[in-house]
Amino acid sequence: MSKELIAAYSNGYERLKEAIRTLSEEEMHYKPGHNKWSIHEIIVHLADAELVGIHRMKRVLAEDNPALTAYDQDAWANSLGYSGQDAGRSLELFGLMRSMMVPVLESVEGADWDRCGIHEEAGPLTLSQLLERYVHHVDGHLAQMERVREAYREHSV
Ligand code: NI
Repeated sequence: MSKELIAAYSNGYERLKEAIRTLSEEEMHYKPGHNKWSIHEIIVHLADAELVGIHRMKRVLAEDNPALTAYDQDAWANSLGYSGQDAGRSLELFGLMRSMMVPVLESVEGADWDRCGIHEEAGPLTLSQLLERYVHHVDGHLAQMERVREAYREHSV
């Protein structure tokens, strides 16, 4: 497994922290559409997704072909009151979870990267594919956050 991928995974926290560093509360809570997430909600989502992601990666590492369940991310955001949760603490938790997971990933050897879990929607996923998904997950949401900021700027003119 490439060290670059683990480094990219590790950098996710700093990239997110930098992305929201200068944002006002109003910008954090701005929703670009009725069913669209605010940047605040995206941050809380990223922490919850990380909980799930680390659970999945640990299961794949420790168990043989575990079943990986899907979850309804919009139901989590609505039912768990993401907009009222503490995004700052969510981001800290995200960073702490990644920093705890990095040494685990660094200790994975050779063929163990091909260990597999069976995702109920995506089918078989190897550990390396899961790690890639969680690296790209942050990339995707950083791009989304940039679109929300643009919408906010247009809306505020
Ligand atoms: Ni997501």
